[in-house]
Amino acid sequence: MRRKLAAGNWKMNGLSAQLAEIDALRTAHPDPSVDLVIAPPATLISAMVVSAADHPLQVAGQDCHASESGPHTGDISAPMLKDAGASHVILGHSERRTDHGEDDEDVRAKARAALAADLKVIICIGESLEEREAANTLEIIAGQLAGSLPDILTAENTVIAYEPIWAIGTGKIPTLDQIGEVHDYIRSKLEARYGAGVGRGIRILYGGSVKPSNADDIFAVSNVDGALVGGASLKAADFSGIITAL
Ligand code: G2H
Repeated sequence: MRRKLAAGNWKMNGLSAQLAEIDALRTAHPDPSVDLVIAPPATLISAMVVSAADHPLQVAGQDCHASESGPHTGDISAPMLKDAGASHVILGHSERRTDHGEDDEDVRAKARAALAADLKVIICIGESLEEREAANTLEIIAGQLAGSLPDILTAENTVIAYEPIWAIGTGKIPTLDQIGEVHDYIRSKLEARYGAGVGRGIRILYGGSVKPSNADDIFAVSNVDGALVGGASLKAADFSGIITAL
């Protein structure tokens, strides 16, 4: 049985005062039956780890470099995230792929580095609107899965987030049938590549404009094991509404 997971992605949002939302989340949702992860900006990772010390919340990075250390100004390595107290890292988010030109090969190298540093990875994939309208969604998903995932992983250390690019921050979401089609397809691909045991154990999150008002419907779709939430993870009241729907 896969445990449900609610992951928040604060993106480039949040100064220290934003950590008050962690206290609010503690009050609003003490339910330990689902896994909770928040990826704050790197500047807040250590402080969030302290804030969440008596809470089941785990803390994630939003990206890491593929190398352990070296001359890469502005970058953060997987061992650094681990050292700061992070347990997870989001990799291959479409905003990284677009803003920083990351491709599947980069994402796979980062995933290897993160797993080697004992971080859990949340690997993002998803099609553009043009790809969906051209009926290429499943082909794109297959390519991203094949290219972005390392050959060696486990159900415990890897999570996939399906995030259609056109649904990110737009308020639009695919139909429930479209979400189900892609999640079922990802599941079949994971089982084919990693075997039934691992393939059935990896959690698949949906991401893109998840809110308390649509979470119930999305979580009822087959092979949806939780959500990667952007805007609605910034306020404890909204995030807790989504967690409650899990
Ligand atoms: C998709 C998601 C979080 P939002 O990027 O990863 O953001 O929920 O704001 O669409």
